[in-house]
Amino acid sequence: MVTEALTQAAALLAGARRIAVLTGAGVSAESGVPTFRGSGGLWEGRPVEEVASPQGFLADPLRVWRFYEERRRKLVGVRPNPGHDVLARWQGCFEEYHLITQNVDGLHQLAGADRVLELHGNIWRVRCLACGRERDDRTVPFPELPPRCAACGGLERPGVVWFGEFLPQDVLQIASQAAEEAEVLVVVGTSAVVYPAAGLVEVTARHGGKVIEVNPDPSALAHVATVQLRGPSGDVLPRLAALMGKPA
Ligand code: BV8
Ligand code: ZN
Repeated sequence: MVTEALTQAAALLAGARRIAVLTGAGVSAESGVPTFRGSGGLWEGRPVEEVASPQGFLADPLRVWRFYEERRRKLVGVRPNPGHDVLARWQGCFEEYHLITQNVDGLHQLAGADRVLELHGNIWRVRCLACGRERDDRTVPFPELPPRCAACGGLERPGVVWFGEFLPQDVLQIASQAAEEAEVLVVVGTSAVVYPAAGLVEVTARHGGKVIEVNPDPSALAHVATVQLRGPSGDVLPRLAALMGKPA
């Protein structure tokens, strides 16, 4: 069933040369990865600052590492879903294409996207608090928690961006530029409550770009969207790609 909204979204994208995509946890939901807010969410019944802030980490590194270790464990063997596949394939379809994500699960890369702008870091990266040494580490479970830096023995933390921490400035700069220049920004699976990531939607709209939202529920920035595609991204994105005559 092709809805009016889907046709409108396909027309916007078919005519666009520069597009950007911003994803949140919802794009991984159909891969079985829990989102943060909403029922069964990761933050449910857990004070966010305890497990996703530098203060929380310093207060109790072990508690934070148990939270991230559990998420890493649940990600082992998880496959990208058709929504990730479409967003990876779109890489070759537009003059300018930027895939920006708030997710730390690495599933866009697993789907074949190779220039993913990770605003909030990556759950497979580990950084030493003492010497700053950063590495990719897929060990699940870690032999010991909290992990220690092999170079200096310092305490290591997850390579993600917590609340109250600055986003990687180079990544944010490229993402902001992409949002500014985008003729269309497709916002997929985010509640759009976390800044500065959510602010990218307003950047596109302010510069005259069109916003397409893909989400079963309206996000906090649904009112900014020209088109709202109400449905799960693993279903909507392939249908949208098929309508555009792009690889689904
Ligand atoms: C910053 C860590 C500058 C990685 C995350 C007080 C002090 C300091 C800062 C602040 C403050 N007050 C406010 C701020 C700013 C703060 C902020 O925005 N807070 C909000 C909550 C009010 N931001 C920050 O702190 C940022 N840094 O501002 O630095 C600074 C520095 C010092 C002092 C002042 C300022 C840092 C933000 C990064 C935080 N780190 N995570 C990790 O563990 O993952 S954020 C966390 O939320 C995740 O990273 C996630 O990416 C992000 C957004 O969540 P969503 O992805 O949107 O997921 P959510 O569950 O919310 O929604 C899922 C959506 O999917 C829903 O809409 C649902 O309908 C939809 N969905 C469900 N199923 C599907 C679907 N969609 C499609 N298909 C489906 N099948
Ligand atoms: Zn070190």
